[in-house]
Amino acid sequence: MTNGYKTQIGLETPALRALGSGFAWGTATSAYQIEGATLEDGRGDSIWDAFARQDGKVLNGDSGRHACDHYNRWEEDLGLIKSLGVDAYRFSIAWPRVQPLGLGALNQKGLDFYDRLVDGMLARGLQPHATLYHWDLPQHLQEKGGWGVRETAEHFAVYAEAMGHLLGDRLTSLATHNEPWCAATLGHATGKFAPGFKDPQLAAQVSHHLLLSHGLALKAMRAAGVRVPMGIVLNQSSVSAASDSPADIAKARTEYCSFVRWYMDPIFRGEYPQDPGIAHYPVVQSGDMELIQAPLDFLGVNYYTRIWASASKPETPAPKLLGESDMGWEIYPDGLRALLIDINSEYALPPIYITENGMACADVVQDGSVHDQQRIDYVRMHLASVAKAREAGVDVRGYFYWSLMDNFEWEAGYSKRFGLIHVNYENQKRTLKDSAHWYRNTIAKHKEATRSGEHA
Ligand code: IFM
Repeated sequence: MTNGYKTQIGLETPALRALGSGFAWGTATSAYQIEGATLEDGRGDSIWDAFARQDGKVLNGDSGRHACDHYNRWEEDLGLIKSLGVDAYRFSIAWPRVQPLGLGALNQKGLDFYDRLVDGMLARGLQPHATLYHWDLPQHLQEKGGWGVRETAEHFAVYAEAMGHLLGDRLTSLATHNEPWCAATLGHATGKFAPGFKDPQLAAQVSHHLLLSHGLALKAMRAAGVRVPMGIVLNQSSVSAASDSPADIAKARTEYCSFVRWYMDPIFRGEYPQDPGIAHYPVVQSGDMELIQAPLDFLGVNYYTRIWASASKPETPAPKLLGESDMGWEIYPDGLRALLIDINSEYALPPIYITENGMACADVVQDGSVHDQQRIDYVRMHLASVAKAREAGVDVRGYFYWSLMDNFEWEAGYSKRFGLIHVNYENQKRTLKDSAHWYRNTIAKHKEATRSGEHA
């Protein structure tokens, strides 16, 4: 089955051409997952540091304390990124590194780090794409109520403006948030992520404050004259009902509302979706939706798998015809095409970047190599889906593989490997996996195909 599918949608020249000549190729990471050096140079404590210190929250008691030591090895890492032949690198700024308490004084050494990093990218011809918030809230703000209180959104806007001033002239894009659904739902409803609450009403309020902070940040940065293209990164999935039964279809609709529309509707329509299956709505103050609905220069879409909606007990399992990743997530590349076409027809969208897509595999180094054919197949099939979406008229401008290198996978610690580059956490040795070589070749083939192609 897998091989048949592979052959059918292999990334051939027409697909490469369909991506267009200006298509940006990149890889992505986030601060807490790779930087380490959590106690160095005046960085403040984050909610993930605090969460990881609690027993049983992160597998094996892992934390981001050392991670990939990118804070100290950033030059080597930029060299590796460059060696992949990519155009762009997506990274996030650790708020507690640049403003240890989340309010008040900035930390010069933290600012200097991102200054150097961005200059280092530019010196190597890499486009810097920054994200302001990838879940590492300063712990001090958590102690004042975290994203459960409106003040945090206001503090975020101050931090955003400071970062806009510092880096705005050199960035290719600036995203306010990465995957607010995860920060809100996993952090405050299921308790799987920091800060670890299990309160769905709080999670709904948090989601609103995250969106509000996005709107306030855009307003503050634009008012201050920051000119970089600004957007937000949302995790999204296509949703499949397990059957045609009304119960499964209703469940699929609720899932789509709570996962995709919950963030898309406020941003692009100025309202939350109404669905009988959604029990918790936030308190919204007058003027909030206007702020949240501020025009965007781009939308980042992170896609890994589809949502399978089954209302029966026990649930009908997803067929997983193409298998699953080491996370247990179904491999379902066509969902990316379907999702992009759906959202493109439902909303008036700015240009889209696939800001994350990737696969965790149980990679091992053998004689200096990592043979991760499954990851290569995964990426090829998803790129083919992006090409199809473009052919159907969706304005997708780039693709960032998640992740550049193996890293701290949140509650799973270091047990899951998403990287194009293998990291040995004992000695921090980096090893390019077969997928990294394949990615480089594919990028080169794309550039060649679009140089001469009439669709370019
Ligand atoms: O590692 C995460 C990342 O931080 C956000 N998006 C999903 C990835 C894989 O789980």
